Amino acid sequence: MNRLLIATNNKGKVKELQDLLKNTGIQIVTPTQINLILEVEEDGKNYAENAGKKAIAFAKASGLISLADDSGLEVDALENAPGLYSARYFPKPGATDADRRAFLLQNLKDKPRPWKAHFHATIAIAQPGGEVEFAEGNCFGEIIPTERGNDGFGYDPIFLFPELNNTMAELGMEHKNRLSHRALAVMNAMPVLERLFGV
Ligand code: ITT
Repeated sequence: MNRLLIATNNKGKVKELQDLLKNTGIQIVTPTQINLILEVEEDGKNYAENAGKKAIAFAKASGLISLADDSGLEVDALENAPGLYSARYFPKPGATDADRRAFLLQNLKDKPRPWKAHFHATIAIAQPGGEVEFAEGNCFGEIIPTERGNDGFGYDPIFLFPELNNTMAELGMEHKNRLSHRALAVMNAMPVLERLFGV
């Protein structure tokens, strides 16, 4: 059977995508499992351009259908920053997720609360020949000034679902994978995967 390559170097995304795709009947492989080391420059002007570029690069390098995710956190009070630049949102190179969370809170501290925000994910599914298809998902909440929870990655400890009174990092992966932007994008991508893999 054809295998699907998860085209990301982000360990948090790998775990979530493996879990989201586990009952689909599609065999999932990671770049590590096939010894593929590939860094793709994210110079697109939107999520779809970046996701498409990553998926096509991994599909061409591996010969496998590849699924990439380009995602970001958009904060209303910051005119949707960090958005497309969420992974690089810090003035100096070599920053950690914790540095980026602290920098975001620093930039928000004089803005009135609630700090409404949403996560966005665009998924691209590319074939080795370069054909690419897309799906999207969003999830809405707010940024809080103090970190809560140890699960997840990135901005999860400061992203609250007000109706649950839990941050994304307090939910645990199983629960996050029922309502996250990435979960919705994967759900929206299922018709493409079903067609490509015949599942
Ligand atoms: P790949 O390009 O290899 O997939 P990346 O981390 O560089 O990994 P992106 O360019 O799509 O991926 O950056 C997305 C960033 O947005 C990510 O590094 C986090 O900072 C943030 N982010 C996206 N989804 C998130 C989530 O579910 N929880 C917390 N932060 C998230």
